[in-house]
Amino acid sequence: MHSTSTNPLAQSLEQTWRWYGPSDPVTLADVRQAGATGVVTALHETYDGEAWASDNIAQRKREVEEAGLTWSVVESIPIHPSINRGGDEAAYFTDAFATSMERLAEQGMETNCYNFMPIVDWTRTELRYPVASGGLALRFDAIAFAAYDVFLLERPGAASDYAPDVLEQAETRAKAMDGDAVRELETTIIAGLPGSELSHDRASIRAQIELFAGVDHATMFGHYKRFLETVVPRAEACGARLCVHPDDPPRSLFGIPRVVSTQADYAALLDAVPSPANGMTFCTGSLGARPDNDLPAMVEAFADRIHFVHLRNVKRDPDGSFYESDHLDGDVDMVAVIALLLAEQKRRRDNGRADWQIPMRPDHGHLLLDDISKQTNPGYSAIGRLKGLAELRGVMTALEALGHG
Ligand code: DNO
Repeated sequence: MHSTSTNPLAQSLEQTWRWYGPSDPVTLADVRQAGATGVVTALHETYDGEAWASDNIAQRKREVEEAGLTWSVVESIPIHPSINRGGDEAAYFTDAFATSMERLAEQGMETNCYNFMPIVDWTRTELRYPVASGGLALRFDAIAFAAYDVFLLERPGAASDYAPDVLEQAETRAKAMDGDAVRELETTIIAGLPGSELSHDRASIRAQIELFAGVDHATMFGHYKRFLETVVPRAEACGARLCVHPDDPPRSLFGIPRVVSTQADYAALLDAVPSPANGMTFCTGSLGARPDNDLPAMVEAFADRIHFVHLRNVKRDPDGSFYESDHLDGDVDMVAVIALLLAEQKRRRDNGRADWQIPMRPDHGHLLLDDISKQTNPGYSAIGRLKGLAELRGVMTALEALGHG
């Protein structure tokens, strides 16, 4: 069946683009050229866990709108580490999070992507991994990470978290590294990728890790549940939709549990506070880094709780390493995922929901062409994402023409 709409993308996922604010080398004018209509941003200058001021929110909103765009999704209000850890300050910073969420909703920004990754946000070991085309990709190398954790950071007890063959390879890798290589790996892992809440040096990360001593998976999940029990009712009251981003990579790092990595994790957290305001950011790249995450099955399982989508692809190695491949080329069946998301949008329309449209953004992109020699935020250069968005838009257009969504 062919679409009768004159605009081929009228039923499509909303095309959005992450923008890091006025200091982002990729400008809002660039975003328009890429063909996105929505912007995903945050007050990156207020990232200490305190509530965002309404005036600053209004100012950011104005900047976006003056460029002819819409602030579609907030990514992210930071989660203060005391919330993950369950420290004395958790209640105070949970309230600050909820206050920011309410102030944003008051000005029309209702979709909130956030994450519950402790200490480090998303993590890679390599920012310029050459791919066959000549572009440069982000990569997580499980051996390099173990080498850092066990032999450079020397985290107490770290060795027992790795299999003997991984440890052996990690030791060889660590021994072969010179001072520059150590610095580069350390900076990549702990100095904070764009959007991370905190940046660390070796002493501060050791101290942070120690604060998590004794926090096992169940305890961490308990802290998360307490956070949701406070914040979700406030989200319902102000019309906000929370959508938690999966752990990236979806596994424990530095011996600290992560509780948003698998289908079972999502089932537990969505059931813990069963409200539409307690939702999911479906990030194909993060979830796709685990072979046991069946992505189409996860879209089907959680469809009505998906409020936001990050689309990118990965190629996995058996040892848990992966690199970010082209958006349509990798271990994630991108076409199947998009078809299911379009079907979910259709269900929402058929049910008469005014907010049926799900925002997506092309997540990350390779460093390509003249971006290679420019100053860019890792993963967030213009041309690679522009290419990713164009490819994803092509998939959406084709699927819609074939009657999906
Ligand atoms: C990496 C991103 C992360 C993620 C946030 C969500 O590029 O996917 O920054 O968006 O952690 O809160």
